[in-house]
Amino acid sequence: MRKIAYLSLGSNLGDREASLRTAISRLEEIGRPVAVSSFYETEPVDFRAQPWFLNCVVALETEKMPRQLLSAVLNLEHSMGRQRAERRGPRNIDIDVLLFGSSVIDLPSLTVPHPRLHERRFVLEALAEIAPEARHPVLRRTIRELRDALPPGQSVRRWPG
Ligand code: PH2
Ligand code: MG
Ligand code: MG
Repeated sequence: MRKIAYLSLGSNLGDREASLRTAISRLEEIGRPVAVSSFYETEPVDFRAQPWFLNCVVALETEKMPRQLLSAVLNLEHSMGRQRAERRGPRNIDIDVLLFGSSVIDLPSLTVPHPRLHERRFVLEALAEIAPEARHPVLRRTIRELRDALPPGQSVRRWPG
């Protein structure tokens, strides 16, 4: 069965824009990218002592099951030579599953919706651009509502700025 998965792409090492563009085109090996947000230059959250990210969100129509999708995106990261020096540190490409249709998944390897989606402006601004009416299946709020409810902070600028 075909589902729409929303993926967050991020890069803060090397040529960030080229890495996002490569990842977006290689996602065609996994499914059909049906919408791509603008790129945003974003302040790092959580582990803040690292370079700013370039982020975007892709809507991917896929026939894969959630775990197959996860392993396909991890393989894609790997084949792009994913590098990072430390666990939460800079990386040339990061691809996270944000939403998978309206599924709620709680596996050791995969939690969907992404557990920090609702508190991250770099995710919600990009996601609201392509799917403002998508509904968070646990919080029962639309993406637009979640974005509008964020506290001020976490700088996110359209790229090129
Ligand atoms: N990814 C993280 C942690 N912090 N901050 C921004 N702005 N963008 C990211 O993609 C990001 C982050 C963990 O993967
Ligand atoms: Mg991540
Ligand atoms: Mg990741």
